[in-house]
Amino acid sequence: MAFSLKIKSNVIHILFFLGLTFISCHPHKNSETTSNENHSCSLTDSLLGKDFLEKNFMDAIKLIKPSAKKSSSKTGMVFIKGGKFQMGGDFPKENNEMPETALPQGDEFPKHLVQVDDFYMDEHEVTIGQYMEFINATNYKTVAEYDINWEELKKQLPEGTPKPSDEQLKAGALVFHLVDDKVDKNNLSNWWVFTQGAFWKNPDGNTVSINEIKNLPVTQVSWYDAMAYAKWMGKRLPTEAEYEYAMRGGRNGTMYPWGNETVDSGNWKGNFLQGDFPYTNTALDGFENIAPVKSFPPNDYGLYDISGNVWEWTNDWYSPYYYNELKNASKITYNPQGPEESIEINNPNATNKVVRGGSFLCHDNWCSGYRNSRRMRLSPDTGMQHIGFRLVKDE
Ligand SMILES: [Ca+2]
Ligand SMILES: [Ca+2]
Repeated sequence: MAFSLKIKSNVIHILFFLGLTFISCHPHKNSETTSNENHSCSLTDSLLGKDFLEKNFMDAIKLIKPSAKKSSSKTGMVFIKGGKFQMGGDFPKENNEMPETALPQGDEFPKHLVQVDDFYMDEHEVTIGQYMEFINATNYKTVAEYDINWEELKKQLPEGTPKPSDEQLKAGALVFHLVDDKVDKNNLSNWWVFTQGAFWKNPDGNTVSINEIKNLPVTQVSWYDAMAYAKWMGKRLPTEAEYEYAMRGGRNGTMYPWGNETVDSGNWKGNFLQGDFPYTNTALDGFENIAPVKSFPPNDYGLYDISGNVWEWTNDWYSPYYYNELKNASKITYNPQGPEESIEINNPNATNKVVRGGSFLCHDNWCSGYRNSRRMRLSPDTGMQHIGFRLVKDE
């Protein structure tokens, strides 16, 4: 009895550290742009090791041969006519009642003129069923299926932390759980739980049958895993600019893809969270968790869940200074590809890719990720339960 209790306490101890090492959260003021508080939460560097990922995953991606059938097809894609737009934060006409978290954040400014070329975009998020076809064809192994590398984890833990058993270092991914209302809202590791055995085929760790989840967007996929699928499909991840342009659906200057009506007014506009994040979820929109793709109306370009359901990877590195650099460099930027390297004000060692569009966990009192210009970021080696992707293709 005593022995099993000790094991259990060790497991909790290690999983607690895993939570902490995965997630770092910094509420801070970004004085360079606006006074809005930019609640920055990001996942830290890999538990597999950056070198391992760069080498093994980029090598694995290089070896993937595009599927002749898939890469010659534009089935399920929407043509998006290129054009100019003002990229960046829009304030609603009446914003007196809105919390600061519902408004544009510092890194969404300055607005700057961008032009993107024509492209095709997947009409919905890549589904688990679609991702399964890729895995079956290539035997690709996603990041979340690798056991944790103790040598890497050790670097991120207090010196002298004993090595956990091999069992405790088994592969897994982060799964969301609602928490008690006494829990601190500023620490994401309170509700993101490292769950062994969670990966794209078992995204919440409790999946019984893959047939039941085939039409859900694939999640628990890292940026590398999205790149691997893109290679096979003969497509690519969108740039951040392409994503925002597509999300706006031709409506320049509005806060959301549907206009300026607040998120909970009128008909349900996408899969978001109703209630009080991260404590309650009343699921008034019909979905407490992720919804099957196309459960909500598309935007004006015919793109489903471009706002909400799951966040989506883009190809761009994240930098809070990038918009300023573009604005200072020229009156208009053609097809911006993101900064040369990732910059995080509070963590010089972090490298993050931009994710866009918000998820089923977004709420005005938290991140308002369903806004056209909202930027979030994540370490490219990390999948999560609310992060997926869709792809684009040139002519
Ligand atoms: Ca919902
Ligand atoms: Ca989405």
